[in-house]
Amino acid sequence: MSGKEIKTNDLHMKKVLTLCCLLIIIPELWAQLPLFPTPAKQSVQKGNFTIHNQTTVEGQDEHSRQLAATLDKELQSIRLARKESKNTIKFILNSTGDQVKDGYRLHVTPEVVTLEASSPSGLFYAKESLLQLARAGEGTLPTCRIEDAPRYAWRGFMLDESRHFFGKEKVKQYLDIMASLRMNIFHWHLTDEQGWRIEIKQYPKLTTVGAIGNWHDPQAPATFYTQEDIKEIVAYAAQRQIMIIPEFDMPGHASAAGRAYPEISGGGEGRWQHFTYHPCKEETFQFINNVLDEIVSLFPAPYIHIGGDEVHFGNQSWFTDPQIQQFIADHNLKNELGLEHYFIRRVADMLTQKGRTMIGWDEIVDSGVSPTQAIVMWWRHDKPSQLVKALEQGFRVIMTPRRPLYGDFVQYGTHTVGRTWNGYNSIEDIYRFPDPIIHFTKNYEDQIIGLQLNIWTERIAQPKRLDFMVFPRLAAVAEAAWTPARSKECSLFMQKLPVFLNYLDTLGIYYFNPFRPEQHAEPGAPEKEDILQNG
Ligand code: TNX
Repeated sequence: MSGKEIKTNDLHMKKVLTLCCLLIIIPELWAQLPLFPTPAKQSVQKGNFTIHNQTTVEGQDEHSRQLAATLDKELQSIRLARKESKNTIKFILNSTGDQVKDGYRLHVTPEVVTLEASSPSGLFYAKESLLQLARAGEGTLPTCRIEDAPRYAWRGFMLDESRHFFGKEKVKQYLDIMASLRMNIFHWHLTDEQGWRIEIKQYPKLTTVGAIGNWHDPQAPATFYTQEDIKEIVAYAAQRQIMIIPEFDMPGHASAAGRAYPEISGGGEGRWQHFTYHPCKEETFQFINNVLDEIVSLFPAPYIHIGGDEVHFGNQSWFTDPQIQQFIADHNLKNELGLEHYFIRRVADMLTQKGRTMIGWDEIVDSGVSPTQAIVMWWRHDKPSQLVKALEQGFRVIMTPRRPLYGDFVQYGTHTVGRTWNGYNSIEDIYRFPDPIIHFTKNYEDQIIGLQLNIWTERIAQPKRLDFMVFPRLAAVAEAAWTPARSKECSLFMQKLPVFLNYLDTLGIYYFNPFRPEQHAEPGAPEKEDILQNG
């Protein structure tokens, strides 16, 4: 055989191989629509629906008409050139329908697309799924039938803006992407040691003083959200079926408030100055009550997060302060931990009085607060016993264990900026959650309300680095929270992930590309002593 023949044969072999691969991959890709998260049930038939200039988008009732108008606008850039035959996209809000909350049906035939749900959120998700199909097919939708409903009611994402502040536009962009991913909770960590980020009218120094600084620069000019900003963002989220849960962290992680109002500080030591609120001054509880009043008036969510974590980092003065020691004795609280629990119970009562349910980190399980008053966020992955204890006591639980649901952990073996703890948080590990630990929740399934990815930002100073840590892992979280276990398959998810990456490209998001792990530069952390406060 001549060299030329070998080359020709090689080429031929390559073509045959490519064709074989396509035949293997494409039917699967086709059978699984380019949707994130994967729907509970989907089937694809032959044929297409084309969105063109003559396509009408309609709704029968007021709500459906509003959504139809929104979709009409969103399709402007996708509509194909004018075609003759008319076709229709129809929204139907059927309140007597049989779908669970957030569930929907999407039926695409060559002539009509029907979006149907029995709740506004379900109809919204039908629209988001349709948009994903339209984007991926550049205006051409495969004929298909989708019947969808979420695995969990709580599909959350937490952003820490105390350590570093990213601002309104970034938050709105993330809310858009969350909506597309059918995620419905934005947990906003607004107060911590490095900065207080929400305007409170009654305590102006919280922002004139408390908002100064961030993790890598304690003198950085004040950055925070005004109450007008907050209202704007809450409304923006609500239009996208996202509820915002503010976090006002206490009794620890309080340094920014302590710098502004030292009279309510519980002291602190070394690098943990003012770490706690003073746990037994009436003035402290008055302050908390007043701040909560403003928070409650800004956030319509039925839940307010009060932190409750890691108090022992900076409560050293509780052990020596005579007033505090006397208080412990007078109230029969036994010790400093008893005092911490007393504090949590008082705040829970305040929230109950305001008609809200408290959420706290998993330390609150031991506080004696009633499970009717509070929801627990399980975060200590190394303490599954804390999850089990919460469930046994009757608490509802949101799962957000550090491994694999903390986004400040690195996501790839060669990455060096970010946390590790016997490993890191790969996209695959996030995707598979919670199935590897689900046995801990056996017989308490009804108390598990959902899961969430937490982005702590000690080592994330720039929006580019924030994007890199969040994406594409957020798509894996969304699927873990939405798609029933029987419809999840990591390899299929990875096969279609490039579609999601294309969408991120159109938004200008800088993401980690798991298919070209070495090609994307890992944006650096801020220059500062590279320690994290725990584990
Ligand atoms: C623990 S999670 C914290 C945060 C840190 C985070 C870093 C929790 C309740 N507290 O204050 O930012 O670890 O991963």
